[in-house]
Amino acid sequence: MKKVLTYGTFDLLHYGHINILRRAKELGDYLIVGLSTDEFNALKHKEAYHSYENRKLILEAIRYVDKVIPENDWDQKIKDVQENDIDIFVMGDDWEGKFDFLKDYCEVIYLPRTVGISTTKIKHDLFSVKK
Ligand code: C2G
Repeated sequence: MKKVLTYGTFDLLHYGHINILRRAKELGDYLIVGLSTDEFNALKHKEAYHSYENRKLILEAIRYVDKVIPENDWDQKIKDVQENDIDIFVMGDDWEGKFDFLKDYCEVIYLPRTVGISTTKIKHDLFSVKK
């Protein structure tokens, strides 16, 4: 069984998220998502609209996702790869090169981001909607 691992905040879920989760799952048989906790988001200078528990609930309902684990810090990836017998690590290419240190432990693949959508764009577009 080929196991795939990816990480993210996945707030205000949109088709860019679904595209990366679908493609990540297509690379193997089992997809684990490291979901950023609310505390870790603060370290990433991100504030999610949905709590960790609710983002986890939503992710677990996605057909491509087999397991969700908490992402608490930047330093857990090697341990996560080893403890979960991960074969392939996947991230969107906005992270190109940032996780190449994992190449000693598994295959590292950066997939093209989906152009034209982001959680930030959703928030901006909604905020600027004419009252
Ligand atoms: N993504 C994408 N296309 C978009 C938006 C996001 O492919 N239009 C991908 C990102 O490249 C990432 C994943 O969706 O691989 C999750 O994106 P975020 O929730 O924004 O996650 P991020 O804040 O990048 O967290 O340790 C890694 C970090 O936790 C990644």
